[in-house]
Amino acid sequence: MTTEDIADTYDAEQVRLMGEMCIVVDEQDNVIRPGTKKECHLMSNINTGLLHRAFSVFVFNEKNELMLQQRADEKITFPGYWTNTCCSHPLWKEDEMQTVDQLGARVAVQRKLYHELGIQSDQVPLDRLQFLTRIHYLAPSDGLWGEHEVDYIFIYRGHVDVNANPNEVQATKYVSKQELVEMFETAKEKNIKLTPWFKLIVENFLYKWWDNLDNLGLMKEENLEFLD
Ligand code: DMA
Ligand code: MN
Repeated sequence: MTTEDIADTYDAEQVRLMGEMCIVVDEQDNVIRPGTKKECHLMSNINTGLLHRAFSVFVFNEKNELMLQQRADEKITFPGYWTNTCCSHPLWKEDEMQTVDQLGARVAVQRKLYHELGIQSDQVPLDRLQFLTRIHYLAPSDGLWGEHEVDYIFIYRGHVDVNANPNEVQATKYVSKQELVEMFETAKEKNIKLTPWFKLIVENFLYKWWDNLDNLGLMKEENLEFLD
């Protein structure tokens, strides 16, 4: 697909964001080079092995309920899908490439919680983002676009004030563990679309973390986990 085709087909702001510089990594999460968001998400490149760095954050309130978001219809990948609180990519810039204590990814989490959900950074201090693990996965969106990422996963616990950006997010809701189980069980019949990375994380890890929200330090995994 050419740049002109993309400009004709998709939302202008989302097309602009396809120019962001993601971090291309190897299978061990070593930094290789910058790559545009567009380059990194075209299946034609993913099929040759192109891999980039990402993050997923799961925000829980004081009642231990998880905030979900429904992606805006303007999104180029996975429009209208329900997913975890917020996901995006650390960018190719100094503060988001810091490796000690996943600092670069933490800075990106703060940036996107504000951009997508209007959550002020002082409500999500960097050192209160609990790092859990990194997962490697590949998932097509439609024939043209998809994901192939090393995804840094964080949990945040606490009150946040949400003011969602409608170009990114069309709905948010908090769910209890039982409500999420039911949502997954009935998704097909109710025509609820769930993002593939959210499904992988829920099916492989989330309930174990949810049962141990007061002991997340013990749940931390240093090694990259391959889910494909
Ligand atoms: C990309 O999320 C990151 C993951 C873990 C899938 P996204 O498509 O929501 O990114 P962005 O908000 O930057 O478009
Ligand atoms: Mn991505």
